[in-house]
Amino acid sequence: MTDTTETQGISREELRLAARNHGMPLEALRYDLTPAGLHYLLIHYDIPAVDPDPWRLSVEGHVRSPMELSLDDLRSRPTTTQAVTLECAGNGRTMIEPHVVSQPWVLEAVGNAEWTGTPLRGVLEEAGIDQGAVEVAFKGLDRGVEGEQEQSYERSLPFDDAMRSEVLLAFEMNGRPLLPQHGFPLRLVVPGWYGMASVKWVSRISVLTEPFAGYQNVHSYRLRSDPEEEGEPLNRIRPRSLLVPPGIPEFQSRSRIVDAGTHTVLGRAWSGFGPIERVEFSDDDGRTWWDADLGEPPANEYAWRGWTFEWHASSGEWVLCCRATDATGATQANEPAWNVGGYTNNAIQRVSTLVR
Ligand SMILES: Nc1nc2c(c(=O)[nH]1)N[C@H]1C(S)=C(S)[C@@H](COP(=O)(O)O)O[C@H]1N2
Ligand SMILES: [Mo]
Repeated sequence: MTDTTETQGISREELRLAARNHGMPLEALRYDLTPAGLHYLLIHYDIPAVDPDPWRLSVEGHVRSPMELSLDDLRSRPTTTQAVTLECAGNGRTMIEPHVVSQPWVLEAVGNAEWTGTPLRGVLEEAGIDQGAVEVAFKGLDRGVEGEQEQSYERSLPFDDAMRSEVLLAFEMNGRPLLPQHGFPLRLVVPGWYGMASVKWVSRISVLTEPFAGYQNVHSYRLRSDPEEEGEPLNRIRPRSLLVPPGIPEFQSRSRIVDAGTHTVLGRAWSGFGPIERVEFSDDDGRTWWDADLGEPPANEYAWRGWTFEWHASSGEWVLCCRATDATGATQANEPAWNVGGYTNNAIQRVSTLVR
């Protein structure tokens, strides 16, 4: 059984990262919209303190009319609000063997917030895109050193992905101005993609005629089976489902203690490849699967979908699992697969449960 108690210890450095970058407690899967304080966080460097008055967003590079936009300029543009499930590409990393040193996520690097902003597409169109644009890069105001390179967090999208109508320059989360840790005053939100694409504290948008060669595109956030290989950039979120662990936890192990009887187990499922079409539940560590009841499809394709399962719990030790399948037929792995960065591990959740 895959359980964190079996993994090698994590270092003090990883602990320091984990203390800054918290996950969403799994009981918060109960909220369709994740309250901002319960949403996971991932910040490579420090949270920049941004004064919104002098702040400007510059739109430059391969455009006919470079622009400098204030927060009021952005707010006065057409806006949309959409619920979007963000998940870190490293979610599930500590379940991968051998151990990959980085932010030591277990399974909680996810959240489903409502983001309000103006579509990126309109801003790019207004700046006037010339023939030959291949990528759009987004630069954050946070700086640090990574892989021995001093840098601002900056990542690009292929041009066609940047022009998808659902990609937002967001200035509100759950109806309030962004919190400092979520990118105040402005962040990108790329629905369906792992979180690394949704650059926070955006200050510069550059339209490029060559692929962007920045660290977060070329070194980080690529799927590689060998450190020497070029690998593939990460993009869409693989299907995953998670359940709210039922009953009460034992403090240290967090294993569950549940009274015998019928319990409604509930959870959420999402995929960046297509709508969720099926969720299954197991109480015997994945030997037997039953179909869960799917909730209404979400109003937005890239928000998670709720599900429930009426579980008849009888005394004994059980391992609860769930498994999602999306419209492309993609489902979750039984066991994690190793890769250099410890990314995209969508292996099924296993919750040790004692029914008394
Ligand atoms: N500027 C900047 N943007 C960033 C990051 C960062 O460190 N700096 N982290 C990225 C990663 S890896 C993830 S998973 C998401 C996390 O977004 P959240 O903290 O709002 O949940 O932000 C992305 N955007
Ligand atoms: Mo991430």
